[in-house]
Formats: sequence, structure tokens, C-alpha cells
Amino acid sequence: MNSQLQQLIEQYIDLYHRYSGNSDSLDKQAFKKMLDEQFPDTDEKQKRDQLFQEADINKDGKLSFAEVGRLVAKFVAETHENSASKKGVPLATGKNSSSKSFRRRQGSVAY
Ligand SMILES: [Ca+2]
Repeated sequence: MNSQLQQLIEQYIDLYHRYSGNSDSLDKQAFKKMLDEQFPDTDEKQKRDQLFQEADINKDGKLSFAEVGRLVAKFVAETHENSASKKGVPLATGKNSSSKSFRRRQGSVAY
């Protein structure tokens, strides 16, 4: 049986492919669909365009698996940080100023 982390990784890959389909990348529409379905409680829908632009490192208008992975890694880091201060999951509610903290850490996360 796979470890908990192995299962999480496999689930993440499955999730990515659910939205990427055969193209193996996310266009803006697929990205927004993923955010809407995976963060259904957010009221920060206006941030989706900004997130897409920030995640599209090579500016080709679509998100590769690696580009989405970087974004998810930032969500994980933010969630970890917020869990210490009991702020919860970024994008889970509109009450967190996650966009500010997201921008603040841009460039400080090494990949
Ligand atoms: Ca790209």
C-alpha cells in the first residue's frame, strides 16, 4: 500500500489530468473551472485572472503541469503558514488577504 504522501501525489496528478485532458495543460477556462470546483467557497473569483497570469511563467497562455505545481506549492505553503495563525486555507474564504501575502512571497520561494 502506498504511503499517505504517495497517495496525495497520485491524487494530485489525477486531479490535474481531470482538468488538463489530452492537452496536458490548462488554458484559462480550465484553470478557472479547477479553481471554482476545488475552492467552491471562495468569493475571490476576480483573483483567478491574476493567479493565471502569475502562474503562467513562460507566458504562453496555458499552464503546464510544472506551472500548476508551483502554484499549488504556494497554496500549500500559505495553508501551512495560515494554519499556525488559524487563518485557514487560502481561497477558502474571502476574509483572508491571501492575495497580499501571495504577492509578498513572490520571488522569495525558490524552485
Ligand atoms: Ca505556461
